[in-house]
Amino acid sequence: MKTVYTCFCTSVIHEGHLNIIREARKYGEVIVGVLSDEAMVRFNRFPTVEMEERVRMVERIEGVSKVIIQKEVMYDEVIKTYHPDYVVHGDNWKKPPLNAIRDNVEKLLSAYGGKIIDVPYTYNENVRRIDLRNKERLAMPELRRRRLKKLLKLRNIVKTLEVHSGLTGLIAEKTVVEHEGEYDQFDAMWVSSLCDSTAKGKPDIELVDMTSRFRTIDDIMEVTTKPIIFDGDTGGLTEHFVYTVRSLERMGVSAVIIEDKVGLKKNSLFGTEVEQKQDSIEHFCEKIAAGKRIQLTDDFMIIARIESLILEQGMEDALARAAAYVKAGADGIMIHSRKKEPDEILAFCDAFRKTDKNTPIVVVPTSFNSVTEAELAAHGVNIVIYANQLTRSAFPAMEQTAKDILRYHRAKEVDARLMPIKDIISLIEEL
Ligand code: SPV
Ligand code: MG
Repeated sequence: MKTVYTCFCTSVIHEGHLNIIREARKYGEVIVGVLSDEAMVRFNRFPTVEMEERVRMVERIEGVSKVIIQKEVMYDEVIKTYHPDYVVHGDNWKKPPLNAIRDNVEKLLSAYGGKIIDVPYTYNENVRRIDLRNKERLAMPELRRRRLKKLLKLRNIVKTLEVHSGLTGLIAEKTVVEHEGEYDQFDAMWVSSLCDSTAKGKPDIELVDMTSRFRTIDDIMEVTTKPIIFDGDTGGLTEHFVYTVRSLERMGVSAVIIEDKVGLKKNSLFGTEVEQKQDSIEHFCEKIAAGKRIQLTDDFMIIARIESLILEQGMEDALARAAAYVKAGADGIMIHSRKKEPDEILAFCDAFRKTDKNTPIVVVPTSFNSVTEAELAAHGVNIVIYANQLTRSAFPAMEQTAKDILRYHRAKEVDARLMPIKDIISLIEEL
């Protein structure tokens, strides 16, 4: 009896999967790999069903002889262990980004004469509906909110991209890249005060009010499923902050980050070039504790942002504040710096981790952008936020286009660098 292998990375079994098993069965005994959560979050949608249940779902399918867990996206380990004569997959893996997986399997099988069977992908109205429903479930507030904590366990470092609209939300949601055999995608979204304000043509001084900021969140939530970390600026008055926490939690936001400043807040990247005042430890701790008291679920996180390095108050002050904020109930610490080199951030992380092994550390490497995710993770960082790069890439592109139209008195010259009309009109899928 020949051995046939297929890998499932799905939270719902539909007719397409049954068809794959039926086809596979024609070639021999069928082993199904269920892709681990860790591997799935690298390129696929977050599973809506726990892995144990995903295994049981596949075990119940008629014609399946054995179910295993495939730990990695690439098939090296399973092929080495099971030596299948055939690997069966829907033919959707011929196209990017999945084609790199198919290439990997082809190479591994060719070493001993194994074969790939590409089964035509089942995509009818029924399958489309099932798929859509499953995606929509991920966007439900209860499910979305708790996913950040899950990702903190699954991911070495949670990669977060700034978003400020439905469109930028879609970029964070959908962009998947394969590079040198490794898949990656963003895990979460950052609703930056700087970029949310900039998108509205306003300065980043807590001028855009919460009602407007919530509208932005709502636009993003309408079209995405990934968890949201909200830039709550200073959190405002403690009496107001508790309402913000209540609203964010109800909406399904996963975390709010508040910074320890008072008075007129200016963007941290101005540093000491402008007048900015740091809050007292006691007062900021009260604000954190008040937020924690009001929150209703265990899922929501209040993350305390320390501005000591930005305001040149020294490492000792930053570390003392970190300890105090954690004691007051903060679920995470964000440490910020505007130095070109990551040294002071890494020094803070090392010192903080000596006494606190678990509290998540968040960093925003805008200025110290040479540091890699792996380096940050090695120093105990858990969340990295790319806080403004989408806005900063869009602005010069749009400005140049505007200038060139004025220069040439027509749009022909700019067209070659624009997204084709066909692509823009079909960019957004309809329900
Ligand atoms: C933001 O993105 O609004 C931030 C990060 O708060 S920073 O701009 O670096 O202060
Ligand atoms: Mg901000």
